Amino acid sequence: MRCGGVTVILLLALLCIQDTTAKSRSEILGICLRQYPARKCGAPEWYRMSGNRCIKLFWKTREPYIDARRICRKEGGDLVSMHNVEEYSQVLCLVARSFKNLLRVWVGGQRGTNYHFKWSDGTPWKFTRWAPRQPDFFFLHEFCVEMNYGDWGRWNDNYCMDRKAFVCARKG
Ligand SMILES: [Ca+2]
Repeated sequence: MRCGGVTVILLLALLCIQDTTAKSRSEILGICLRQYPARKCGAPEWYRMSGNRCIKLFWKTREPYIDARRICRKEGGDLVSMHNVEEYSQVLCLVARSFKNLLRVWVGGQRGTNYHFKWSDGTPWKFTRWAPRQPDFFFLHEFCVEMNYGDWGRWNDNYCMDRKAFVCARKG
């Protein structure tokens, strides 16, 4: 019985997908290495994401949200959407691997006409990782969602005209 119990616990530990939320960069990189290693995805600088998608971090130019999205669409995709811990962690790993210091990036979240959040690629909005006290819709001015606000992986609604690095996703 005791052995059986231990086996079950070990199996659960192996099956458990570790959440990368609210961890230091070195902890995140450890999880990334074990669970979300970088895998090439067709073209240079594109990396595999679950759900048959590829993601790429654009950081050489910093763009307002609308221009970031235009660039993603030109690449055949859209700003990245995230629907579970796995996808979220893959985006976080992509940025944490590339930048030592916290890099704030646009992701696909935006407020729609009813002020509710939605993903720019039209997929359902059902998963979030807001920073503490966010989204605050500061001065009723913040319609776009960034990641890595204050801490790795945390989301914030922000002013869409701010220029930031961004993450695109496309089928692949
Ligand atoms: Ca905010």
